[in-house]
Amino acid sequence: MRADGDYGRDPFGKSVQEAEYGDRISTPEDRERLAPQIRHLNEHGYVIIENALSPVQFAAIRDGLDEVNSGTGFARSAFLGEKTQRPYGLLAKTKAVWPLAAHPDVVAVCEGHMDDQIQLSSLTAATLHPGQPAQTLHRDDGFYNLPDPHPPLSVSSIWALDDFTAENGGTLLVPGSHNPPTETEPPARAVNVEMKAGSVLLWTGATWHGGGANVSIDQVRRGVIILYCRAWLRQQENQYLAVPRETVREMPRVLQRLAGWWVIGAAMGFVEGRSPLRLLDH
Ligand SMILES: O=C(O)CCC(=O)C(=O)O
Repeated sequence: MRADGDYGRDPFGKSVQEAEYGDRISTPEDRERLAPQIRHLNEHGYVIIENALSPVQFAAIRDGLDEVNSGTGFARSAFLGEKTQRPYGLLAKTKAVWPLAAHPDVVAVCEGHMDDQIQLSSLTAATLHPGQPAQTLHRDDGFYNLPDPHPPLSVSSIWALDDFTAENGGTLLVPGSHNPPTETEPPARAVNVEMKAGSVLLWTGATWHGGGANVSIDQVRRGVIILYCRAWLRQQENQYLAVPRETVREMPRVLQRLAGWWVIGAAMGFVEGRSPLRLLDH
């Protein structure tokens, strides 16, 4: 990864760009291992990875989210959920989510689907309380105002920290609705995704989905929502401002890169002509 343009040839030419864009976070072996999941995501617009956390990791993550939730009120709009706690900027608020954001299987599936360098776009949680109605269905890549169809731009994920059921608000999703993408809500019925706590659901930026209705009497549904996008797009949540530099310094290198602290391609994102990672090292 070089930002000084010293290639001895056109630094913006196709061959230099292609070589530099080949520098991915996941390994080719990881992407090969996860090829069935990548294929499922490409074909159906979603995929579930089950049992993606060890019991110890899981307990630490749930405790971390509970601590953040203890200082978070309900969201203030119908779309975000008036019976939903929705803290933002989770990378800064709890280290508990770091292993989720950098989970090797998730990163490999995202890179495999987008076939590109990726970064984190936003990190929130959605804790749905009883009485929370279903969210309006939507597509997460809608804010990239491009004509349809367009190449994949983003992948969204939600980690289940409770069992997700149709009763407690398991995510609603319209399988296959990404292909062909539709500008208005598709006619096909959305189904509640049911999955065990510790699993993660991924869907493409073009797939229609929304939070389910929590019609239970007394169950909360905790989910951590992490969006990834191509590394050369603007992040939905401004990670450079949302996460203090001292916190970024403590992150493992992989997470620093995912948060946006590197030069992608041959020359995007540099500081003084060099990698921003240097700013973290001293
Ligand atoms: O909570 C969920 O299951 C999904 C929420 C969602 O899609 C959103 O908030 O944009």
